[in-house]
Parts: sequence; C-alpha cells; structure tokens
Amino acid sequence: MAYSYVKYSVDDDKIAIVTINRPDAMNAFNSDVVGELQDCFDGIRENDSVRAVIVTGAGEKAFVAGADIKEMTDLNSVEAREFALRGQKLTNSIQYLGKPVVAAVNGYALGGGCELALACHIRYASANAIFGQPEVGLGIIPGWGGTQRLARLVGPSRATELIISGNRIDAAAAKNIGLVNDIFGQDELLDETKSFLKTVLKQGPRAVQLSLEAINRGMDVPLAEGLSLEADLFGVAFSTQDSREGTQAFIQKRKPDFSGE
Ligand code: DAK
Repeated sequence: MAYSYVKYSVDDDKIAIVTINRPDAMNAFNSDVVGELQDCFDGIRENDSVRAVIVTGAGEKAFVAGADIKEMTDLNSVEAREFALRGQKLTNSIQYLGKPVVAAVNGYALGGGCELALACHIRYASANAIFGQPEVGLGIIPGWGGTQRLARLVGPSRATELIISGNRIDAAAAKNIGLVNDIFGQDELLDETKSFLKTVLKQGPRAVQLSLEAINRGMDVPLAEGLSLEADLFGVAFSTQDSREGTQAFIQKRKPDFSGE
C-alpha cells in the first residue's frame, strides 16, 4: 500500500502503524488523506497478518489539526454532506474494525483529529498533546462523530463544555476527564503503545475480538440489551478453540498457544 499522505508499516509483532503524513499542514485531513486512510483500514480488516493497529501523526507537533480548512471553504452543502459521510464511514471502519486500534496522539488533535482519536479504542498521548473541538469558532459543528463519541466517552457535561466553547485542553486535562488513558514523553509514546499492544496480543485473539464487539455494540444500546449481547458473545467464546486451549493451558500449568480459532 503506497500512499501520498499515509505511511503504513507492519512490525514483527503484527502491529500495523498508520501515520498521517502531511506535516506541512499539521497533518490536516483533505479528501485525499481521508480516501487513503479508508483504503488503508479496508486493507487492514482483510489482512490476517495484522492483529492490532496504532494510529499516529508525522512529526512532533500534530496528530491531526482537523479537516483542511482551506479545502473545506469551497464545499457546497451537498459536498459537505458527502464529506461528513466519508468521515463517518472512516471512523466507523476504525471503531468496528474487530482488531484493537490505539491512537498515539503526538501533538494537536483538533476537530476531525480529535474525532479520529475518539474512534480508536484507546488513546495514549504525548505530554505536548492538545485536544479540542474548535468547530463552533468556524461556524460549524463537529461532523465526524464528535458530538456523539465525545459525549459517550467523557459524559455530556464535559463534552458540551468542550464543544460549545471550542476550548483546547492539554494532555493532563484530557487524562483528567478520561479522554486519554495515559501520557508519555514524545520519545516513548510509540514504544509504550506497542508494549501495551504486545500484552493484548498474548491473550486469546477471539476473546479480544469478542470483547471489542461486546463493548462497541453494547455502548449503542440500552443496558438490558447490552447485557443480553454480552451473554450471547460469552456463549460464542465457549465455542472457540481458543477457550479450550486457554483453560487447558491453565490446568496443565503451561502457557497457552492460541490459534485464533
Ligand atoms: N487546515 C489547513 N491547514 C492547516 C490546518 C487545517 N486544519 N491546520 C494547520 N494548517 C496549516 C497552516 O495553515 C500552516 O500552513 P502555511 O501557512 O505554513 O501554509 C501550517 O499548517 C502550520 O500551521 P500554523 O502556522 O498555524 O502552526 P502553529 O504552530 O502556529 O499552530 C495550530 C498550530 C494547530 C494550533 C493551528 O495551525 C490551528 O489552529 N489550526 C487549525 C485548527 C482547526 O481549527 N482545525 C479545524 C477544526 S474543524 C465536516 C465534518 C467535519 C469537519 C469538517 C467538515 N463535514 C460535515 C463537511 C471537521 C472540521 C474540523 O476539523
């Protein structure tokens, strides 16, 4: 996969690193970046040699500084709706990928950049990271899930505070409200993120996948329905080869050798 604005690599641990690479524009999303990211995630979904994904930005200043404001000003209403739908398709592809996706937020995560991070399952940040939804200052509102995913993650009150003020918050404040899980030095961010994912990859692959499905689908439905979904997926987990291997390995006092079946 060779792209103009996305760098893509897979390491020996089957962890893909997707880097938005447009540093002269703070990695802002133009339509080419969105198209390349969509293609990249479509490929990852089908690629069994990728088991987890890290999303980050090129350079040390920006994760993604939002949609490309210069490109955006030329959109008419029909094109704007189309752009919103493309962004929502991309963020849904990430959230429902079926493999763990961690955002390594290495600088500004504003507007669509914050929304990209919100679509990932976990967010780690460098100490210089800055988060915000500045759309109202441009006379628009978040359109890639910001009003929905931010409110679900940090609660409607904190989300409203951020969205209607356009205020930016630093990594420490973002951690304080649960927007990021942890903060690392810029130099350690990728290694720490990989180290977390290596722990995840030692677990039963089907169980990790079913956990993601239970959490992600469960967040969209009332509690009773979510609990019913959990029971169903708990049943599915017991039909897997991984569950037999995991329990047998415990009894036999050895490390499990999961097949992912
Ligand atoms: N778009 C285009 N260019 C950008 C950009 C952006 N979002 N952010 C930065 N750049 C460019 C700057 O114009 C500058 O380019 P040159 O002037 O050198 O050509 C270069 O990147 C370096 O930026 P600065 O000189 O401004 O660097 P500073 O360190 O001084 O400031 C900054 C960094 C990130 C604080 C600042 O650049 C900034 O405030 N950027 C804009 C942040 C922002 O407001 N982003 C947009 C949020 S709104 C939609 C759905 C969703 C969305 C849109 C539509 N549909 C429904 C249609 C999403 C909207 C958003 O994301």
